[in-house]
Amino acid sequence: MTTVETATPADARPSDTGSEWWRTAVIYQIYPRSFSDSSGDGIGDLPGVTAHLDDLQSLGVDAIWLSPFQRSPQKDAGYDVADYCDVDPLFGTLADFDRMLAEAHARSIRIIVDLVPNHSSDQHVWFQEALAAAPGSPERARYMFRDGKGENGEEAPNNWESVFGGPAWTRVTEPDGTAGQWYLHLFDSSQPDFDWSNDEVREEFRRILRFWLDRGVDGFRVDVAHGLVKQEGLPDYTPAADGGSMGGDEAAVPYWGQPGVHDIYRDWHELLAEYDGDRALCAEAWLPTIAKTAMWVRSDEMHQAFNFVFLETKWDAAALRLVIDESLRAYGEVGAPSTWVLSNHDVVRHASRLALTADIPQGFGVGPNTVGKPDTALGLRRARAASALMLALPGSAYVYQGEELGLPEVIELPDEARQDPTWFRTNGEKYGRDGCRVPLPWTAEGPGYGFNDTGASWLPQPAEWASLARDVQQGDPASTLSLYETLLAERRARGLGAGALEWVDGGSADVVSFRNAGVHVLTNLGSTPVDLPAGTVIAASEPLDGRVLPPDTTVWLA
Ligand code: TEU
Repeated sequence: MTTVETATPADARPSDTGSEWWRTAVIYQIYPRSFSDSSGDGIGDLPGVTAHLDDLQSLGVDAIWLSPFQRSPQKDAGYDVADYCDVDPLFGTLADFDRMLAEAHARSIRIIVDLVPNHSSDQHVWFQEALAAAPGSPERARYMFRDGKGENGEEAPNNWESVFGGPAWTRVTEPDGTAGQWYLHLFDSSQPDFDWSNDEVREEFRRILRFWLDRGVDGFRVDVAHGLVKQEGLPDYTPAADGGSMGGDEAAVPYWGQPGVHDIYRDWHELLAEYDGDRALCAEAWLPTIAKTAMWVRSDEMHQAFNFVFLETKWDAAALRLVIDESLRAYGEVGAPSTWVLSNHDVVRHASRLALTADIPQGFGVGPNTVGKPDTALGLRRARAASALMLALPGSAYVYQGEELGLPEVIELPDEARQDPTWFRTNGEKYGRDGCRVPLPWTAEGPGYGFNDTGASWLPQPAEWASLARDVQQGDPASTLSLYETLLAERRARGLGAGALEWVDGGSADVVSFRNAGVHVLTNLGSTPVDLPAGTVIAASEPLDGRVLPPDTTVWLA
């Protein structure tokens, strides 16, 4: 690997203080196990990331968020962390991490790492100590151990359900061999929840934050940022049938969005502020409303919070206008940018989601027997239009690896290949998230489409992906990759991230039409073409034939 000599303007240096870079940044999510595999074992790794930094620089992203690469038994693809301050051998070493960070910074690309504070792995030394210790011990007090109900403690302490399906409690066998206490796990049974009312837990996470900040990371994406604090007494709670795991609009869920959680982020805000370079916190908080989400980005808390309400919005002009309006207002009221996102490693890729033919709730996934499979061509067309709309909005935006290639959800994964705990915990009732996690195609030819040299792949890659490989798309002006490159370059050059949105008439109720930083953006969500207003086309999500905007198309006019 050669070191690049980049003539970096002083104001773009990754360590700069005062830039508030996170207000406007486009951040690329790397799911390390599926990005690029240098070792050939079928699982991507950190040297694989380093090897492709030039590609990300030419794509035009400002920062990278890496999903977990810390030591983990990989029961939930790394979201079950056994050692927060080391790299799992699957992904490399701490030295590989340092090298990747230095190489990214040399290209003015910032690095955000994932922090998983709601739960650890059951292989974490603290949980192993807790299992070996007695009920009521300080070791157990780091997690949520409770006695069961019923005569012999044989019933779970309450009725909470795991996000992945099944009960949120598992009973342990005490060291003396008797059936014992229960521990809480909002996710898999291998992911015990910490007790955040315990100061020892708070202190340990301050140490973990400092470990990565001292190494030079630019921030953290905070996993399940809405879940750390549980309501006193752990009262029973049954989610509304249609409310998903978030419990519906007005429900007060005893494990999501408890007021005390904000004290933790105020504390972390101060800790990050001790460091130079505008380090940032991004909340992964699935909350039912934008107004609630905005509470995570009040001026003394986090810097960004994913706008999942935007992600979940249907392909409908009125719905999009409403969510954009509400987002800019609610985030704006607390002085924060909106953090736009359309895809990540937990949701059906938007190139498929936007053209599903039936309603499929978040988290179910799409598989061979799903009713309502997407229309592939329409999905790609809408995804390109949606991305062109999102990347024109003021604020920050996240791009999930592979969306710049227009990758669809992989639907026809064989049952034996599936690995998401959701699949196992629901006995196959929910396919879960494997379909958005399939390793990337870099080259049309060669083993694993260039994912590695051996062709090994922890999830099988579909044959159709040869035509979506990065090397096929590179330099082809009609490709999705070229579209993203154009959008990111124009967004940066014209300052769209720092602009202000003004609605303008788009000639039809089915057209979302606004001006931002001198650019007129129009997306046609209707089924008939509409006339284009005056202006030079600087980007279009589909080829244009004359001065009309076809259905499911976005244009940027200057
Ligand atoms: O996700 C939290 C979360 O709430 C999602 O799991 C969501 O509810 C789920 O995808 C169903 O739609 C984070 C991570 O992003 C996810 O990958 C982890 O599995 C989870 O936390 C546990 O750490």
